[in-house]
Amino acid sequence: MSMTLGNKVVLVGTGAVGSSYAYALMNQGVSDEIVLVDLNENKAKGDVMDLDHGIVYAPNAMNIKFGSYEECKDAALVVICAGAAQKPGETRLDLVSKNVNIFDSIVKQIMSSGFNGIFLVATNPVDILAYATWKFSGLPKERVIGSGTILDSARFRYLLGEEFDTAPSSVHGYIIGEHGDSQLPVWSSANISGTPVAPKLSEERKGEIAVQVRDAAYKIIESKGATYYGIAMGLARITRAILRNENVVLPVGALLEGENGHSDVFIGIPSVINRKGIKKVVELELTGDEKAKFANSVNTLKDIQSQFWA
Ligand code: 6V0
Repeated sequence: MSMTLGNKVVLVGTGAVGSSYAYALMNQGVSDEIVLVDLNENKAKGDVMDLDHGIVYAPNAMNIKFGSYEECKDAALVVICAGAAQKPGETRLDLVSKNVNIFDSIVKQIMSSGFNGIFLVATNPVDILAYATWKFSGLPKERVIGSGTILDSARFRYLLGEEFDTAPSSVHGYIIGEHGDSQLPVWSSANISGTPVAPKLSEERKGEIAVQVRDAAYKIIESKGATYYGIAMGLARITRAILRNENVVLPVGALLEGENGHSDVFIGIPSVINRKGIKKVVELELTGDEKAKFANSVNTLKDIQSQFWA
């Protein structure tokens, strides 16, 4: 059966990230139907009312409503931002188990609706939960996309933009690997108008930038409790690439099957995105050091994965 077309988006989880994403989407005019689903029905219904009151000023007519998993039946895209937050005293692995269980239930309900579109996953740890979504859904790998390092790469480009007084959209560079502590910047290919930036920065400065990117979430969480606008724009960008069949290269969480020397892991890597999902994972030319760091990031994720899938 061929996949569902159209541009209907179902959003599961309307917390800080999910509701910011819905708001970004309504501002960008890429979808004309958005359905909000959340365990906390009141929260989702409140968001729907609030968003509905903005439609008159949006760039296109649209239908934003509250719904259940049944709505996924004819959705082109289901975006999952639902999950439990880390509680004090809880280990990272406790949180992973909790969210893997939540995803087991959510993805099963979505698939029972007859869903035949594309998944986009943002819940953390996003690489593990994208893998879980792929396993639980049984969909082909190109139709499960993690947000991967979309946000980390945006942070990297923003900081380099500041460094060189250039718009971040003119800075080209990627953070690859885990959306987490083992990620790495690909310094060897970071450039402005084709000119590499790495030779213009000291080793110390490069180290500082990498740490600033890696630790940005901790800083934001320390000051306001959560991060959501940056990831919301990243998710909206991926959505646009899918629904408008852009064939654009974005750093997302993709399943590797031999690309860049690794397999059976969802990880942040530049990929070509279009209406079918992940058209292709880009083969990167990495230095020896970058290859070693990437392999380390793959192993970090596989260690966690192996606790859930033999
Ligand atoms: P939040 O504000 O607590 O929202 C979570 C929402 O999920 C709430 O509305 C819950 O009611 C809902 N929910 C919980 N369980 C279920 C369930 N079983 N079914 C349906 N809905 C459910 O969290 P916030 O929005 O701040 O963060 C959401 C997730 O995004 C977290 O896992 C974050 O760590 C993650 N982020 C991912 C980023 C990325 O780059 N991928 C960036 C920032 C945050």
